[in-house]
Amino acid sequence: MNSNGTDRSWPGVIRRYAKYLPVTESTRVVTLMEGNTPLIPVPGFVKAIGGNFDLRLKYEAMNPTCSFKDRGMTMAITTAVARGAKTVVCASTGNTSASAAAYSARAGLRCVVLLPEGKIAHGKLSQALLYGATTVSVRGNFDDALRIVRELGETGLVEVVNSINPVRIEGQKTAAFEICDTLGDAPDFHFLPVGNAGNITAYWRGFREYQAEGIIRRLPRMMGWQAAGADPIVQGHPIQHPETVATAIQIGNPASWGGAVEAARDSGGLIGSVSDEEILFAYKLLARTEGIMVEPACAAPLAGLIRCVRAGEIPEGSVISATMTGHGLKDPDTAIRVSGFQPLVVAATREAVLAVMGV
Ligand code: AN7
Repeated sequence: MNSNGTDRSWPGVIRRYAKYLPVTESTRVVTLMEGNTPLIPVPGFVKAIGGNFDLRLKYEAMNPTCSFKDRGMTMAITTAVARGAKTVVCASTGNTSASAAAYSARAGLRCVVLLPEGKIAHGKLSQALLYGATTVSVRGNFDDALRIVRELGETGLVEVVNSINPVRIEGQKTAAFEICDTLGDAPDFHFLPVGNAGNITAYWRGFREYQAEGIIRRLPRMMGWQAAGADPIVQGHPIQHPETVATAIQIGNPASWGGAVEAARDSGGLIGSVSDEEILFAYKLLARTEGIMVEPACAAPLAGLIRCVRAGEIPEGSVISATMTGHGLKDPDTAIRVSGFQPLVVAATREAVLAVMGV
């Protein structure tokens, strides 16, 4: 530990949690030192929404490609290398492709990403392109792209690194471990966005494994949130044409549907949905009250929390964690549009600046 309390020797999630992961001493680990992300208290946000509890945001934006996907991708690419794969492929709403592209570059693998045309936030697209992935825009939605990836996987020519690859879930469960390691026990509730439902499946597995080990004494209620235009689990059937401002979770037929339902049911939690207006309200409120910028998908669980507070469903003094899955800079266009501000253009003089400063 250094004087800031941060551990500079952090080895990445595989080496840190090797005991709980499908690796051995001789595994050649492909890592960008992901994990060890901050769990940030946000009392200003809690006050603004009229709550009286301890909310901590697991800020996964601090991972190497700025999303939680790096935890699963270090496992997926490490495993692909061990199997002798040459080419990996994934479908993505953006973050999986950014992460797959980065870890593939690190490992020297060829990477092909299938993206729903026109539905990818620009930060994510810039990552896939710069890391050098073969970037394919499919004229269809994420669910179409994932169907093609499944078919490509059956040819045996490529390694699929979507979360239908079970090692992805294994890597992602380490975020639940970190939350418990920081808090000293599980929280009362865990809130997170739900898209393809891999992450809620992974967190629930992580919490249960820590309980089985006796490291935590209780389990959190798992509170998963979809966007109202893309809420197949809430509706109980696939959505043909999912639509939401939160493009990361614009998914109509989640691969880990069963895992999400199980996590909510077995933990006494729920899968809910919130409108785009609620998402953008929470997105802006977090930025303005705490100086924390997340991408719109992360605001879905915050909007869900606001609903729960209004309904009186959060007991005073609860400890709540919520995963902020991706950085706000992933989607600068939405940030600029939603901010409500534009730069004030003035002459290059002190007087002109003073005139618009409002002080
Ligand atoms: C910021 O990148 O599915 O429920 O292809 O990017 O585990 O799918 C992204 C999902 C939440 C949902 N927040 O997680 C992809 C992709 C952000 C995301 C989710 C995603 P899952």
